[in-house]
Amino acid sequence: MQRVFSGIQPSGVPTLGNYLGAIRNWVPMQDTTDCIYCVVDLHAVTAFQAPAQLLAQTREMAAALIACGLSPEKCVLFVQSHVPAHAQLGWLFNCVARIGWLNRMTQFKDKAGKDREAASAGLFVYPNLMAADILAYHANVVPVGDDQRQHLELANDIAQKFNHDYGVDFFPRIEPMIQGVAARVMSLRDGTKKMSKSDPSDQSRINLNDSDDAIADKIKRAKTDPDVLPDNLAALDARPEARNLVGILAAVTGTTPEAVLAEHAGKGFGAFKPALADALVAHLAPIRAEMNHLLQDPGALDAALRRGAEKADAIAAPILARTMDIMGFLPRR
Ligand code: AQP
Repeated sequence: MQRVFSGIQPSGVPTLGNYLGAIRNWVPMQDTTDCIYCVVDLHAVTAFQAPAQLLAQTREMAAALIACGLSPEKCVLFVQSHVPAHAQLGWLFNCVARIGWLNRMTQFKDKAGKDREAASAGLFVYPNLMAADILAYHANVVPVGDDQRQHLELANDIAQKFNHDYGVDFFPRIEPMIQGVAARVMSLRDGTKKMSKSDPSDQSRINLNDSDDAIADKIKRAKTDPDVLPDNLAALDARPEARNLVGILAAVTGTTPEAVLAEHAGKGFGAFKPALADALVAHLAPIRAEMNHLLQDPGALDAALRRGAEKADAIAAPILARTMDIMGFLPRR
């Protein structure tokens, strides 16, 4: 029996990286599998979010997910803070995970930057809450971008330690599903850094609500090199920006980087970039239009999310209650 879980933080407008690395892969699964998708607002506040902005971004994220093809009728789509089991199981997992495990998380190091002492405690224990998000549903398949691989290994360590410490076979093993030619989309300003919705530079990313002109402008200004495109992928190993743009074109046109190179070998970026911008505009404009349409009726959006939370709660609350029984908490009733 498979159950899929994945989440996305409302810490900004979703980017092309979120879309190609995660959201796009979520859509076909809802037709064949039991899928639970969540706007993880409790994760977003591990970095400060202005209240009005958090509220707007949460609705924007939900609208983007639906505009990308998720259907609240086919999958369970909801906001994390509406289902208390996430935070409660997250606390229990804070007591299972070891500090040494968390100290090895590269995302914490990247996000905390040089001043580790000034990062929120929430940012440090973020992977424990992520483990709770998944395991509160006994989900065993997690489609994510490549940047989340290490967190999923930690979630499995938590599940395994819990099962071992309490002598049970309660939490399942989680299988990461990391797929596609764009499992890690890089920043348009620096091909060694991943594209991120909270990057201070808006030029570093394509947002799903960017206008056609903004998309074309960002691609035009994207960092590249003076060389022409080669006829083989290995020749792009030391050219991260070129490799990234080739991967993006392959992903949005449903082909492979090799096929893109076969078509564009020998061209410079002056010729390649307009082709990439056109393909992106063609792919993203309908998503943006649908997103804007959905945001015109926030009441309907909120109601759909509330219905999703009820369905999610009905699955997670009994699993949390069973976890607490196993641990020896006094039953509430
Ligand atoms: N650049 C990326 N390429 C491929 N996949 C990506 N994902 C994120 N960035 C890329 C995938 O998107 C999903 C949702 O991510 P998230 O919002 O939970 O957190 P994140 O990975 O930290 O994404 P961002 O955009 O970088 O957000 P901020 O800036 O707030 O930290 C995940 O499946 C992730 O792998």
